[in-house]
Amino acid sequence: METPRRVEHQMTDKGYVPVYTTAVVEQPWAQYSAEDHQTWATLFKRQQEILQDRACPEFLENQAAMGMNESQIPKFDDLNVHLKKATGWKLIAVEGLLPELDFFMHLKNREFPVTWWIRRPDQIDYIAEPDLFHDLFGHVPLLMNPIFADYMQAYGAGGVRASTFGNEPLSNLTRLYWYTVEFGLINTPKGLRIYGAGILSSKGESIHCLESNAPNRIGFDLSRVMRTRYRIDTYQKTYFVIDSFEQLFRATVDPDFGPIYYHLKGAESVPAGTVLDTDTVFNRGTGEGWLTDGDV
Ligand code: HBI
Ligand code: FE
Repeated sequence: METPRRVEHQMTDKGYVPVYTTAVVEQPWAQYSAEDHQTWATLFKRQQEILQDRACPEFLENQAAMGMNESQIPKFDDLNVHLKKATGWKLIAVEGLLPELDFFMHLKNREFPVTWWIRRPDQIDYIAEPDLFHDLFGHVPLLMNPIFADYMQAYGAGGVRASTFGNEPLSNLTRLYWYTVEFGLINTPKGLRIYGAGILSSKGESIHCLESNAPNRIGFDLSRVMRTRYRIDTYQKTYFVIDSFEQLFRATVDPDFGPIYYHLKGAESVPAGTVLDTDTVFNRGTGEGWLTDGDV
């Protein structure tokens, strides 16, 4: 189907960035074409197979428990019945990326914005902006997990507060989101597993993040993560590994993040691929294939 896009682009000192839309809409489920459902089915089957021994068990179990499957694009209302019971979260349909503060306020209310449209068949392997497959397949299953669900809400609440303190706390928070919710790994008795949605929705990165020797895999540390720059156009140079969702939640509800912003104020940022003496190193990356510039 023709997808109405309200995302335009604006030149800034970071290059072109999307100009956000704020629209919360009804998921126009009846309008999905056979091709849209087929795109969902193709991606769902492919990722399910790749993720069996790579995703964390909480992701796989909850995805099944909430009834997400390849047969058709899920209806948000159906998923919401399961979410409501498990953690009180609710999916809302949106056109695309939201302004940061809107996004934080939704999370604070336990509402997760999901892009309603799905990528075109020629975008199966890569699309720069989040679409339905990334948002729904990648992000939603872990919202069924009570501790992760609380982490997401705490993150949103922290974001709403941080937005009153200016740009530095906000960029700290964006890095935290990037290296946990989007690109996080978790250590389990069976080895490292994926919980970040940016990885879970990508075939190439699902394999790369665990099996390649190129990237660093480093133990999670809140202030270390908040100082670390990242990649938006290539696989990550560094992945941070948590021990448990409890660890993540505890680090994040550190009262208001207040002391940590004070501690971090004016601190040098760390390039995306750097390993520090103080790091707990699971894998020191070879750096193979890394671009030398372009860390955000
Ligand atoms: N909006 N819909 C949507 N989804 C996101 O993941 C999202 C967003 N707006 C802002 C944003 N993410 C980032 O700024 C995060 O760092 C919070
Ligand atoms: Fe995402």
